Amino acid sequence: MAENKKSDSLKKELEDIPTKGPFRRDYWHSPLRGPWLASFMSLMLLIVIPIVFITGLIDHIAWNPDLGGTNNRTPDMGLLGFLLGIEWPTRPIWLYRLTEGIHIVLGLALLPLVLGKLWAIMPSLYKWPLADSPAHALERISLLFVKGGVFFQIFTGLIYIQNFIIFSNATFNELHFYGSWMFMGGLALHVLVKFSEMVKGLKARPIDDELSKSRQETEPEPEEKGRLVSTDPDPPTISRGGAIAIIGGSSFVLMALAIGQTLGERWSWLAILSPRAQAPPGNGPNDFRINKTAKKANITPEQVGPGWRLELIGKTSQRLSREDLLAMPQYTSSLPIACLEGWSTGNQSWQGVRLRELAERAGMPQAAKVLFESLETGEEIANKSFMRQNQIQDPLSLLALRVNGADLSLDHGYPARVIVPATPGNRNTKWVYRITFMEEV
Ligand SMILES: Nc1nc2c(c(=O)[nH]1)N[C@H]1C(S)=C(S)[C@@H](COP(=O)(O)O)O[C@H]1N2
Ligand SMILES: [Mo]
Repeated sequence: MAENKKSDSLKKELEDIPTKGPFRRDYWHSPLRGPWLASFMSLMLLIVIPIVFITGLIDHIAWNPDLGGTNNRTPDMGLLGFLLGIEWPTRPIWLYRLTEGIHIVLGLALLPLVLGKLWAIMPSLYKWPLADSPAHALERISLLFVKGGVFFQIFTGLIYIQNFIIFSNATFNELHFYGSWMFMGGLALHVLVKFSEMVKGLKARPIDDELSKSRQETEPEPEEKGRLVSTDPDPPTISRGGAIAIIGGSSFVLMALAIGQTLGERWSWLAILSPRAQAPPGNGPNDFRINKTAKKANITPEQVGPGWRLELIGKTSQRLSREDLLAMPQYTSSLPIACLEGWSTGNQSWQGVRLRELAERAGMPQAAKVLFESLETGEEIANKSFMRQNQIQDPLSLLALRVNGADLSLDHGYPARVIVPATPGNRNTKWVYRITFMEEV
C-alpha cells in the first residue's frame, strides 16, 4: 500500500514538472530569444569551430607524432592514424607561430560565443519529457557531447595556457586531443540533425535587417514549436544586434588580449591575462621569455661546467666539449620560439652548429631521425625530443651555443640547445647532453 502511494506521488511529481520553474514556458521573458538568434549564434560557431579544430590538428601534426617517444602523447589513434607520418615542414619559419596563435586566439573567442548560444537556447533545454522519440533522444544526447565537449576543450585549454598546474603537459595533451574528437563527433551529429533548422531560422529574417534594428523596433519572433520564443515577453532592453555586439565584443576583447603574446615584443604589453606574455625585465641578449628556468629543471652548475660533454651518436660515438663545437663552422639563424601555450618571442639571432653537419660528423649525413636528450631529469615530455630528416637538413636548424651575440644563458639552455624553424617550442630541447642520429623513422 505504502509502496503504491510513494510511486503515485513520484508519478505526480514527474507529471508536474512541466508546470514548475524553468520548465514553464512563461518562466522565460526575453523578447530576443527565438530561432533567428539561436541560428545566428550557430552560424558564428560553425565558422569559428572548424578553424580552431583544424589548427589544433595541425599543431598536433607539428609534433611529428609518428616519430614516437615523447613526440606522441596520444598513441592508439586507431582510425585517426592518418594524422601520423605527415612530414611537418620547416618553412615558413613562422608557420607554427601562426597556426598555434590562431588556435589559441580563436579558441578563446569561442567562450563568449558558446555562452551566448547557450543563453539563446536555454529554454529549450528545459523540455519535459526529456525526449519524446528515439530521434529526439539521440539529438539530446549529441547535445550533451557538444556542450560538455566544448566546455571541456575551452577549460582544459584555458587551464593550460594560464599555467595552472593541475595536470602535467602530457596529461593536458591527452585530454585536449581525445576531448576534441569526442566533441567533434557530437558536433557532427548535431549539425547533421540541426543544419536545415539553422538555415530556416536565418532565412526568416535577413541578417543585416535584423542587426540594424533599434531596440524599439525589436520584436519577439513568431511562435514556434521549439519553445525558444517567450510566450510572455518583456519589452526589449536591448536590440538583437546589441546583444550580438556584446557577445562578439567580448570575443574580440579576449582575442585582443591573447594576440599580444603571439605577436610578442612590441605587443606583449597587451596580453595582460597571459602569465608568460611579458618578457623578463632588461634588454640584454638573453632577456627574452623563458619557459622553464634551469633552477626549476634542477640543472646543477657542475653538469654544465667545463666537464660538460656532448655525446654525439651515429655510426660512431664521440664526446665533444663546448670548445670542440665552437671550433666547428658557426652559423646564424634568426628564429622565434613559439610555445604551445600560445606565446612567442620575436626572432632571436641564434648561433651554433648546423644539425646536418653534426649528422655528417656522426657519419650519418642521411639520418632519417634524431633524438635530443636533455640533462634535465624531470618531465619526459620536456627532456627528450625527436625530429625528422627535413628538420635535420634545414640549414637554419642549429644546436645553438650562443644567442644575440652572447653565450646562451643557463635558463635558455647553456651549454647547448636545439633550435629548428617552425617547430613547436617544446621540441627545442634545452641543456642537451646527447644527440643520437638514426637510420630509420
Ligand atoms: N630540457 C628542456 N627543454 C625545453 C623545455 C623544458 O622544460 N626542458 N621547455 C621547452 C618549451 S615548452 C619551450 S616553449 C622552449 C622555451 O625556450 P626558452 O625558455 O629558451 O624561451 O624550450 C623548450 N625546451
Ligand atoms: Mo612551450
